[in-house]
Amino acid sequence: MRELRYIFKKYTGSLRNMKAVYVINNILNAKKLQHNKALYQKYGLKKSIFAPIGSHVFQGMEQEPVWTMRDDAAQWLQAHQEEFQSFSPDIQEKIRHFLEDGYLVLEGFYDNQEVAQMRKVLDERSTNLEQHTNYTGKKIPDIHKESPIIRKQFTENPKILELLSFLLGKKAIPFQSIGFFEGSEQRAHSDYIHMSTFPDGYLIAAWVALEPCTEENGQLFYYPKSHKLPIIRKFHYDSGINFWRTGQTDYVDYENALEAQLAQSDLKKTYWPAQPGDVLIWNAHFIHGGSPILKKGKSRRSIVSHYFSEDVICYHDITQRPAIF
Ligand SMILES: O=C(O)CCC(=O)C(=O)O
Repeated sequence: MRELRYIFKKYTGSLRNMKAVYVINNILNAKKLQHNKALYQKYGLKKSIFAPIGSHVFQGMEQEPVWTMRDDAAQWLQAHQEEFQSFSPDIQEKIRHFLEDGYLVLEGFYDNQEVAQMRKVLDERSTNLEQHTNYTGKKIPDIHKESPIIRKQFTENPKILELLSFLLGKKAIPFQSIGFFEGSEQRAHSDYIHMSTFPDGYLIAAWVALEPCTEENGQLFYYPKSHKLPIIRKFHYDSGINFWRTGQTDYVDYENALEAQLAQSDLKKTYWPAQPGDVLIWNAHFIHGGSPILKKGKSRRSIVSHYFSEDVICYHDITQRPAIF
């Protein structure tokens, strides 16, 4: 069983586009999907926990999205003043900024020593890429599971978890992390297409720079206020998905659809010259990406962690997979 799960994680061939393969993978991960039984019942979904699940299933269903994406966010904040006031005035200001712009920055959250400790973890892994990277060969998936340092200092850092849980209005649960040796060069996207929830918006991310990010090494870019754009879901673009397949070029289709949406908006692309120890926290539907690396081979060590809330249904919209915790 473990072997099969491992093969599935690594496998990139054409079978990966078959929905039936995902159903088998779901069955192999039965234990990790059990929590969905109660959730499907709670939200009135008549579905097997092993079956494909995507955004179309929730069309037209009543829901209460995460408070930061609701029109009554100001009232929510008012009603949670006690908890809000427990944060320092500086963090309170950042929370207001998050509501308005979809992200916040904790400048210098880590000191040089902490940054060096986390960077060392990445450097040690870089000597064993074959064993420790995902199919791109450039990223270490779930680095927090391998490294107690990353887990304690970053992914499960109590201060970060406290802030994320407040921004979600429910307890934040780490779902996955990625260690980067270099910039992702990923086109503009919202993480929500990879990690969707019902009700909407119960996903959040924290990203930390472990060295200076510049034009040369693929700094992050983002679009302030983009979390207010309508969410592009799998059924909004021609994804090539059908009953059997998840679609051949589904992700590129998504990126193209998003690019067209951005071109019609007046949102401004902003580059972020992050410094070591800076942490960026972004909303479920905040649009961002990695700039091209202008100096090939230049490192941009960094880590990102993604979190879901407890008590919501989590899934991958493109492949219609339930999230496996
Ligand atoms: O680090 C990067 O270059 C991009 C990270 C990202 O897009 C993500 O984690 O969603």
